[in-house]
Amino acid sequence: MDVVTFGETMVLFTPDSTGLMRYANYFSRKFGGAESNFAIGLTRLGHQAGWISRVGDDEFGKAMVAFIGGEGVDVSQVKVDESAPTGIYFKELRRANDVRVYYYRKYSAASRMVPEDLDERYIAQAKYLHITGITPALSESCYETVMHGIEIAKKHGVKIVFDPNLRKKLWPEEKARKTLLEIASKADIVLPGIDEAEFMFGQVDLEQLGKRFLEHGASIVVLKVGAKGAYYFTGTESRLVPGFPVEQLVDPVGAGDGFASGFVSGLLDGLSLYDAVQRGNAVGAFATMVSGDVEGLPDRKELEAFLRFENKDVN
Ligand code: KDG
Repeated sequence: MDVVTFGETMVLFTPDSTGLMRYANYFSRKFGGAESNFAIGLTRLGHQAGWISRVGDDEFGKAMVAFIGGEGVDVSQVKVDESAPTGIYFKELRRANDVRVYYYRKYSAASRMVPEDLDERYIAQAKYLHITGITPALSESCYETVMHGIEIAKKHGVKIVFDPNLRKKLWPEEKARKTLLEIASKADIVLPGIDEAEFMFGQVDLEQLGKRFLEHGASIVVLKVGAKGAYYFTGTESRLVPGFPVEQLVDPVGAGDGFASGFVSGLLDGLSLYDAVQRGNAVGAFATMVSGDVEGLPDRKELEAFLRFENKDVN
């Protein structure tokens, strides 16, 4: 396995129309969850990814595992929880760049994940363990599961990639800040958006933000600045990698997960940091062009053609 991740995926209902949810009568059923989005991004590019979770003993759970497994992600570690349902979320497409989400996930099957759900040997054989700041927000046992995952990764030299994915709807801000900082201090690679970085360290300039993460423990930090692209910081280098213009933004949810998968794919392929971040920018851009968290993610051929076209003036 190249990468292992764990966390909650939900059934996602997207209205077939824009506007307030109260007027929506028809919905498309999809699936979305930061961690499985990330895993799917990687399998589309030909990597091996495993996703650990819990789903309810219900039709949605079955369809979800079939969908994610069908995308080539290893779902052998997913447990069926007979005591709780699969979580659900709705997207409200107020306007193209204003997508709101409504969760129906409290006490869901995935919120009942426990440290024992993580098989040490399964994680030990991976190159990267991917963790998001969503999982610890779901419940105390999910928080403990995250801490256990970190412990396993450290013990076996598996690199930890942390995407803060701040979700203010899920927990009080003080608790969120403290926990995200705690996980960031144990991660090798941190991938915050600019708002998340400012939430964690306060409003200082970009260089300072990058530095704070490095001082806090990470060896690589990639600070995403929306359409402008992303800055990467290491102990010796910092640089902006410009983003790609998206002519028609359809659905921005999932762009960060796309970025993470493209970036980690670049690392797995041994690209330079600049090129890995550029791959992240490209996959993130793809994700926004199609409705749904994962439906727009590119395969390797599409990605390479896109990068060849976009880089034509540079090379
Ligand atoms: O990053 C996209 C996620 O926000 C979406 O898939 C839903 O996992 C989700 C969450 O917890 O918000």
